[in-house]
Amino acid sequence: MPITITEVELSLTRLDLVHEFETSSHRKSHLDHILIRATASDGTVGWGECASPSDPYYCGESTWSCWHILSEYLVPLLLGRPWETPRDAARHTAAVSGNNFARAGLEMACWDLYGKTRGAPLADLLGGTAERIAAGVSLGIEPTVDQLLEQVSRHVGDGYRRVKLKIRPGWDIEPVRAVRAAFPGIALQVDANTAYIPGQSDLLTALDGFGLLMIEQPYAEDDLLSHAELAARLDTAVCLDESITSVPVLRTALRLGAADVVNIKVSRLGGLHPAKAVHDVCAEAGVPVWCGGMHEFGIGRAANLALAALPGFTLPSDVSGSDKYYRRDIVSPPIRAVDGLVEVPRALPGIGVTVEEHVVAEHTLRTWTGAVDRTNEGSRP
Ligand code: OSB
Ligand code: MG
Repeated sequence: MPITITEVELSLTRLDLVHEFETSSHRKSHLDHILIRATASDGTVGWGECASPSDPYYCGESTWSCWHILSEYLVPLLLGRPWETPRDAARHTAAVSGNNFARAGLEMACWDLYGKTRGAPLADLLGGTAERIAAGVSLGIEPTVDQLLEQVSRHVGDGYRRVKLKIRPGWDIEPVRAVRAAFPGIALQVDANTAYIPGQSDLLTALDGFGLLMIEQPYAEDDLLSHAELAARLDTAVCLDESITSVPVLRTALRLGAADVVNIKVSRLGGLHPAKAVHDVCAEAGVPVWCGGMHEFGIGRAANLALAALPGFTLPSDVSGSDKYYRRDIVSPPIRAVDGLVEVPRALPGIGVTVEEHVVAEHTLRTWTGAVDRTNEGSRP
């Protein structure tokens, strides 16, 4: 039974972070994500979340580029055009190149509609089997090593199964040594978010010996060759995040030996379907994967959990409880880690959680509505 979306509302929604988050490139005290509410011709409502960072530092996209691409291109291309599966829906918007974060938000709304229409939870539709996901935390750069140790201690105490530290030149060996000394047994890994240049490989080989699970994305996203050279020199596994933007890039990276491990992100890959395709290629190649995140609100977090239920996700994921980031999330029931495990939502069809629209409204800065017969209405940036 084909689905036709007749109206899409975009909401630019802001949630304050419980704790400021700093990476090698930027510092955040709140996050603005675009929520996508898609209504089908039979009245069914599907939700998606565009988790783009506000500024073009993690990748080329930003909140405003996503707002622009969604409202001017992706939504108008999809409105009024019937589709059978989310993959068919994505084909309607295939003329737009790049812009994966914007694309992923709309694709997620299509998956939610698809699941609700078929009466099946997203995890089952994707082929996910796990009931709970091993949760890890991603800890930002802190003003001092003592403050970092305090963060690690809190999250290890909460039961999280693995800790990831953000690093950059000048904040690498010292925090890693301190955390390893204080917590000799924990599963520990680091993420550089492209902060190193290949000439600084000695700074990275200096991290060998701390028993790290992996070093994530030390070099620029397009520099697969330097990652391959580093992987050959390091004992520690090299994990790619920013670099892996599609299945063809993944296959090149694997052929070069540039990735021992892959971080799979729904947003970076442009949706759940391409994220699953990356999972499948990695499983075939015997490359371990884990599910990365972009500080998602409850909608994107629920979708991440559904994806992470696939059997190839053997390493702890960055899908912490949303209380690590937000005092009040926009979905119910709240997504929580219990003893370091987060349950995959399956109680309801689609993304498996209920969006609390009054909470969304309270935190929304602006909206835009497109509809089959009246596109491009409402407040515009
Ligand atoms: O590289 O994984 C990353 C957040 C913003 C930008 C990049 C990254 C991150 C995270 C967050 O590490 C992980 C999470 O959502 O918990
Ligand atoms: Mg990363």
